[in-house]
Amino acid sequence: MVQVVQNVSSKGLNWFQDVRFGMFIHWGLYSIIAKQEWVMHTDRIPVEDYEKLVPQFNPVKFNAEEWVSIAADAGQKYMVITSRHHDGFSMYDTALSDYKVTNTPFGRDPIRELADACARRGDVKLGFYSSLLDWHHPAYRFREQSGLAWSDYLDFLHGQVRELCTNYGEIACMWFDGDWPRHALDENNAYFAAGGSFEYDKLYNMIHELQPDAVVLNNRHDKPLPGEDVQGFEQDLPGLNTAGFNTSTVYDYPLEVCMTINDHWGYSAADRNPKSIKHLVHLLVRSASMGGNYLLNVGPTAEGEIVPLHAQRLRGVGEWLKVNGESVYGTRAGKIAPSATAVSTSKGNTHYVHILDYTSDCVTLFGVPEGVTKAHLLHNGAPVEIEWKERNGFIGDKADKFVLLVPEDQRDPFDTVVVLS
Ligand code: FHN
Repeated sequence: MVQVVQNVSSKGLNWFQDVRFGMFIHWGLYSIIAKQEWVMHTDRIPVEDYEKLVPQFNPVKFNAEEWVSIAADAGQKYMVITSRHHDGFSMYDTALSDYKVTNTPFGRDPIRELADACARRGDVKLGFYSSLLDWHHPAYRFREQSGLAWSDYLDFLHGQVRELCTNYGEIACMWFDGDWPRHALDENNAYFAAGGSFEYDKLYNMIHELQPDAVVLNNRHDKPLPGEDVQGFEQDLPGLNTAGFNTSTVYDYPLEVCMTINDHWGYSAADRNPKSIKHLVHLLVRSASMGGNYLLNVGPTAEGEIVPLHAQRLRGVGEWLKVNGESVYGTRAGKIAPSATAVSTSKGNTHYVHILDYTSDCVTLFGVPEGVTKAHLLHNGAPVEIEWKERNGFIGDKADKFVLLVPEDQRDPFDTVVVLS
C-alpha cells in the first residue's frame, strides 16, 4: 500500500530557513582515540576491541549549558548532535541497546542535558543526527553470525528515531547520513552493505507525525526523496562538488551546507587547521545567498570540551552577526548576480549586498532590481554612493551596471553589508 508521505509544516520550514546557521556536533567513543569518527574502520578495529572504549568514556568536563551558550554566542540557532554514528554507539539513554553512554563511567545522558539546556535558554533548538549504517549492530553487519534479520535492524533504527522524536521535547530536525555503500568505499562491503530498504516512507511519516515542525534531511548527496524537506551539501557550497560526492544539481528545495570547522568531523588531535573567522563568515553568507543554511561542525574532545580555539572562531562569527545578523537571519536567496567578490541575500524588496573582497574601490554588480535608488551601510547606516552605468559604457546601452563605492575606512574586515532599497 503506497503511503502518502508527509513533509514538515510550513511553520517548521520557515523557521528552518529563517535561522540559517546551526552547530553540528560529532561526539562519541571515537573522540577518545582522537583520530576522527571513522577510526574503527580506518584502523580496522574489531568490535570487541572497540567496545573496550566504553569503560574509558568519562567526559568530566562536559557542560551542556556551555555548549549551548557557545552556539548561541556564535549566532547558531540550532544544534545537530550525533545520537549514534557509524560505530553504533548511542550517545543517549536508548532503551533499544546496552551499547550506550549511560553504560559508561560517565553514566549520564548528554542529549538529555543538551535538550534541557536548549529548552531553558529558548534561543537554540536541538536536532539529531542518526547513522543509517551501523558497524556494531548484529542485525546490520553480522546477520549471518547473529541469525538476525534486516527487519530487526529496521525495528532498532525506527525505534531509536521514535525515542528521539518522543523523549526530548520539540526538536529542530532529524538528520540522516545517507544510505550506503556510497561508491563501495572498500572491498569489505560487509562494513557498509545495507540489508534492504530503510522504509523511508514509514520513517519520515513517523517523524512528521511526532514532530510536525521538524525538518527531515537525509545526506544522500542526491535529489531529496518524498518526506525529505531539505537538500544537503557536504563540505561544499550548493552546486559545487569539490568534495567529489555531492550532486552538482541544486533542486528547488531549501538547502543546507554542512561543513567541518577544521578538516575532520570527529575530534582529531592532529588536526590544527580550523578555518579563519573571515572564511567562516564568507561560507555562511555564500550559503545564505544561495538559499542555504550553514551547519558548521565541531568535534568535542573525549573530556567533553569544545576545542577552545574552535569556540573562539565561532564566537568571532557571532560578533559579526551581532552587527550584521539582519542580512542573514530571515533572508532568502539573493536576487543580484553573485560575483567572486560579492553576493547578496534578500528580504522582500530589501537586498543585502555582501562585499567579501575588494579588487578595487568600485564594486560592480549586475542584476540589481531597477527600483533600487539608495544604499547604506548596515553596520552604521552611512549612505553609500551608487551609480547606474551602461553595461559596456555606450550611451543608450541598457544601464544595468550598478556600481557601489565603499570608502576604505567604511569597510568591515570580513564582509561589508550594503543595504539596497
Ligand atoms: O561518514 C560520514 C562522516 O563521518 C560524517 O558524519 C559526514 C557528515 O556529513 N557524513 C558521512 C560522510 O558523508
